[in-house]
Amino acid sequence: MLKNGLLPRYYQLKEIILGKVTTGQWQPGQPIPSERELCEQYGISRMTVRQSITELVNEGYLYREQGKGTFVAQPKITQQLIQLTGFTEDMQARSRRPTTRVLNTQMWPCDKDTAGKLRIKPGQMLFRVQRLRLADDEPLALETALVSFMGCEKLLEEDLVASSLYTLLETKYGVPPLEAEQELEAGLAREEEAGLLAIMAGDPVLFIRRITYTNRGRPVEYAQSVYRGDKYRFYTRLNRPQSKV
Ligand code: 16G
Repeated sequence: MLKNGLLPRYYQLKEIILGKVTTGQWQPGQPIPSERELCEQYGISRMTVRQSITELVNEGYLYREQGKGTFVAQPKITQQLIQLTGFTEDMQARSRRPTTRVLNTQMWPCDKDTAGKLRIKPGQMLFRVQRLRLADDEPLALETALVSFMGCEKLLEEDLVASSLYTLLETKYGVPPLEAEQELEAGLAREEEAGLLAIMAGDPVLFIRRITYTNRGRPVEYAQSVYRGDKYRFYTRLNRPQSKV
């Protein structure tokens, strides 16, 4: 039974379910009780139960499977917006197994917009790679990276399924990623991205654009990525500016 008369019932049930998920009482992949069971257990209507569950699905704590029920989701991956890391490093730090599907690699004439970002001339040839990034076999992000340095065409011969791009840039090509500027923008998955990311068109995603700099502040990569909104959370710590008096 729900006790607190001040808080809406759907909210109270949501907090109860959230408690079970965040304390690990209900484990990722485990089915949660059916709507009917929750109605009976807490003495509330089906509509109220549905509202709590829908919010938890939208917030990424639960997921629904057609015809099967509602399950506890894997906790979101929290990425700190402080350090410059690549996908492989990031996943390994979280004990997740990173894998990559290379969708295509090619040499690509730089367009005007990218030329400005990479501080090169439009038309100059860049190495371009489109990759689907997975953790524990689950698709998380779709990335398109444009890489620019003298001799970048040699990257065409690299095995980007087995090797990390950042490790190659650092250890083999002498252009270590040292700093980056990054923008995040909320959006909705388009048809093609949704198919690759195993979500529905219109599901929430994060569009991320990154310019990565190597030695002497020279841009080496411009990457555009689409991250699944239900799998990622970004974290940053903010300091209050010192007063000028
Ligand atoms: C990250 C970067 C991407 C970079 C990749 C290298 C973001 C938004 N993007 O996914 O720009 O190309 O890492 O990963 O974080 P790798 O070293 O595993 O190939």
